Amino acid sequence: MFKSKKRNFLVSAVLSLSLILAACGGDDDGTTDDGNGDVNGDTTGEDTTETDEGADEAKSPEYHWDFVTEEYQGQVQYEYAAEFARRMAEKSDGRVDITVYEFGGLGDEVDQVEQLQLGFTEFGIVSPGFTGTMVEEAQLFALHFLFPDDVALTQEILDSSEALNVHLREKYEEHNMTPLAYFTEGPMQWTSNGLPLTTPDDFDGFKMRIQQSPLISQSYEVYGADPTPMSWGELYTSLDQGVVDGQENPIFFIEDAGFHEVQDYMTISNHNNYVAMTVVNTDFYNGLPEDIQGMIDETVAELRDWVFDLQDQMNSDLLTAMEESEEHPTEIYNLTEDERQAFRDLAMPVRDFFRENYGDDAGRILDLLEEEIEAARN
Ligand code: 6CS
Repeated sequence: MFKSKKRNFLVSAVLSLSLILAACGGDDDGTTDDGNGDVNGDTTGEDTTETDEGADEAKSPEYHWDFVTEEYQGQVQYEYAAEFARRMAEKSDGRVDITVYEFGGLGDEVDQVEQLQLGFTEFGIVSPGFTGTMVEEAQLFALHFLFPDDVALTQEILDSSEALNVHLREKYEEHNMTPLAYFTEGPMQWTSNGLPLTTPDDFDGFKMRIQQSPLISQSYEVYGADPTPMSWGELYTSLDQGVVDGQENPIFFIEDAGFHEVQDYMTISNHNNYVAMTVVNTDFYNGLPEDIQGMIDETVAELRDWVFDLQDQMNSDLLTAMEESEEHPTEIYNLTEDERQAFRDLAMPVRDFFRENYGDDAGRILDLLEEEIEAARN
């Protein structure tokens, strides 16, 4: 299945390239638009030098890489990857040409992780929830009420944490994937049909869609829910048809993916932060010349604030859109601190479950992260 997907992708890339060449009268401009959201050549493959000779050089990239995301154009992950591609093309004077893929262009989220691990794609935005059975330690992102409610503070911890940027990174590198950055896509909220989720009792037998991570499952089982792992590609229809009763996501994604159209309620629970990772295939990255590695690291660093502002703006704008929507009214309920405490009380022992089930290193990484979070709060 995996190989045929890659072959289909290559066939489609070749066909698309032929169309582009035909449209351009056969002049190879160095782009590799495959119809899946190539953003680089058109926007940043501009001539950057005055001479014809220099211009030709800028039009002939040395490096062609693929960057896969779990979201669509206009959504946070895709826009991040598109900006990364633009900046890399610019910094490298056109030597680096990156094709960005929307969700579904190369399979579902788990297929994408596999392709990245095998080096079929060089870069990806990966949600740890889709690597739960591979890098068990990374399931700590599933723990409710672990990070501060203050999203900016959470991002500071994600940027500076040794637990994440050294020790968890090493765990991913054992699987040939290097997380270069962790970034928040915003606090997660619950949506539901039938009833607003305000107490753990409301989760009794509630069919909750989750990503494919055993610890996410455990986090909802302690509330009494019936967790159901699935790709988000199936989620709208599953909510609509009652296959599942609800789901968790940041507000921008709930609105942009249209989940509010098929859900009656949204509970502002802020029970967890949605963390995504900028991941590069480890062997590929280690094999790059130092100047190119430096450009990648610099671009990743530049995009930290950029993506924070993007998610912040989108979460705020799309909350307003949901509040004002007459076509798809959603009842929005803000949990009180007491109501959140009832969930927190049930969620805290899941940390012990994590320590007991995922090995000593997992426990050590969580211990250090908890210390770092505590220090950041004070
Ligand atoms: O719920 C999900 O699975 C999706 N949510 C977000 C915010 N991004 C992509 C991911 O697959």
